[in-house]
Amino acid sequence: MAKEALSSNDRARDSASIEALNKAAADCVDTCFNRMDLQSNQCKFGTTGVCCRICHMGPCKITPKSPKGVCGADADTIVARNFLREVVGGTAAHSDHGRHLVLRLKKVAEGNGGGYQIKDEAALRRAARWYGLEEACKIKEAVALELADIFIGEFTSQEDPLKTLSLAPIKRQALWEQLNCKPEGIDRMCVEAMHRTHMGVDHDYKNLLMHAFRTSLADGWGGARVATICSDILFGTPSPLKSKVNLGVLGEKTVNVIVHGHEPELSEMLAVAVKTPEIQEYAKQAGAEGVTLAGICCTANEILMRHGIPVAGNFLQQELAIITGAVEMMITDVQCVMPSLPDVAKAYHTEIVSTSDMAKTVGATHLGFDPDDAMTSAKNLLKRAIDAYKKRDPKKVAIPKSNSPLVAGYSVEAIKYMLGGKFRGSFRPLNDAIIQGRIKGVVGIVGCNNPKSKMDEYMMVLTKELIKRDVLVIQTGCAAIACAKEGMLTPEAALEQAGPGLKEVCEAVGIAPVLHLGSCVDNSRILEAATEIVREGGLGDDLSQVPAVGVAPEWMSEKAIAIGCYFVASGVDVVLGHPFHIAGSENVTKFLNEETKELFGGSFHVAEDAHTAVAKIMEILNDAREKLGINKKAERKLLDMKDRRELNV
Ligand code: NFS
Ligand code: SF4
Repeated sequence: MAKEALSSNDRARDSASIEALNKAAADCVDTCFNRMDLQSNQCKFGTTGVCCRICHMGPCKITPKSPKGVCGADADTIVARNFLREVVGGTAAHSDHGRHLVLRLKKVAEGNGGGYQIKDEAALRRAARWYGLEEACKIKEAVALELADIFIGEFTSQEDPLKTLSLAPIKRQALWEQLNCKPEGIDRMCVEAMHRTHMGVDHDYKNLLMHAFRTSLADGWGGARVATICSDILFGTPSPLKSKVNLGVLGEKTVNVIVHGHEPELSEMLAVAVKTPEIQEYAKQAGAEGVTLAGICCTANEILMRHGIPVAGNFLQQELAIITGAVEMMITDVQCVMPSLPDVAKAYHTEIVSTSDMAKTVGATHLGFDPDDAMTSAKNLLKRAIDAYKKRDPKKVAIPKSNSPLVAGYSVEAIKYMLGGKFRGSFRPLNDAIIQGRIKGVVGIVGCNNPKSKMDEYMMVLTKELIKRDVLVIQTGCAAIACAKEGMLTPEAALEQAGPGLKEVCEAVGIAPVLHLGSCVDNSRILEAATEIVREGGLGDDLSQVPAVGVAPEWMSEKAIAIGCYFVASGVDVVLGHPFHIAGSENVTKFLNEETKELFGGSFHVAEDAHTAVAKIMEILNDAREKLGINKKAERKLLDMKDRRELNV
């Protein structure tokens, strides 16, 4: 039987979402929230990971009476196989996104960019140097072509490990080598994983899980990193800017167009097209004051970071945005797009438009986006949305008032610049603050929200509690949007709540206590930042020594699993707000939650509420500080020449 329905206040924390949920009920529109009630009695075989449907002798499920599948696979094998397949899903999603950008970069380099350009030449040349390319005497197109070919090799490499791994600290690279965990080409890792998990291939749970980590490294130090690098080259490296967030960014008198999904190619062009006089004029002729372009999910983060385009909401708000009755068009591409959107849209005048030939939804209008003529595609979409403005029914419109200011745009380059200034950009002030104990450590809060728990609650409480304890918080994805909704991404609000040490440092160097680093592929920026901390010196010579933790409080997607795995394989402890589907195997659980600590220097931890997470995180940070010998101010040890020589990074 379904659970008793929760009230809107139990489901959401921000007033805009609560209002929209109440409106959904009044309009008799189904959302993921009430579908969650209908699914609340979720299958225990699924949640514990012991259901196997890999071959057609099955499906098999493991119970005390039937401890093995028809083929003889036990719970360890089945759980590990299922887990590996989830990691492949996440890695493939991030990496395919990266691949599309690489192919675009290559076309731009060849002079067939279709309206895209190398917007950030400094980012291009910086990246070229990372990969050991001689760039100084070459024109930017030539450099871009060489770089694009290296990136394509990251997908196709059959025998050589990924070149991007060389961006990690040397000690970490050596550990991966020693553990035989260095991924070859991204595509090969995914294909091999599917092969290994086919009936009758790899049955050793540890062997399967090690491949899960190896595959995830092809995400974090492969596909995702490449996606971020290419986006910065093509669309610009973000730097801090102001914008606003929540459903209240939608306009009463403007045509509202929402971009939802992940890949920045289309949304970037829409962000440019929407400002053209042609589109603004067209909107005025239709009787609107203009066009409001806003984002949902990571597409939102991409155009927020670079253009300051407002964010309508995060993952759980995609249906709610339509329920405002004020959205003319929602343009989707790939990932995290609920198939329910056309159903929700039926109650209003909203048109759901899918644009990627690999991501169609029944009930959505498919208008394939042509990246080779992107500006025309973008303008056509906007004009079609403007044409729909007259269909808006004022009786069905209720836009919640709430919208909060935020500051986003913290790329690693921007953080360096803020910390050290234009000529001496460096992480030194941050490292010093950590060594001196004014900042206790750095915590990345990332990932989705999930109707299994009250929307954004865990992420908000955790963020507030951590900054209070002098922990610098960095965020990406829907977690960043969650905190922005409560003003926590404005330096003023966050500084007010930050502990004295963190506050002092933030005020002195002019950064906020909670930094928005971008979309989920931009979790690679977190790895980049952590590597900078190691390089800067004084906090160990590997990522596992830095007092840093990753947290995915309300995660739901396979991408979040892949991210968690590459954090752990990089030596960073990861706290999950709810467990993976692995409880059916004690061995798998022990491996992921304990034994990986020995292997990688980081492991998974589960903390089902924010306060438990705070305690766990502070324990991990303190432990790291203890090991570094920086836990007491008196014991502070400055880096001497000997230390510097030993700094093998
Ligand atoms: Ni990340 Fe970004 Fe959000 Fe979760 Fe989905 S949008 S890629 S997966 S839901 S954080
Ligand atoms: Fe059952 Fe084995 Fe087939 Fe899985 S692979 S469905 S456990 S017989």
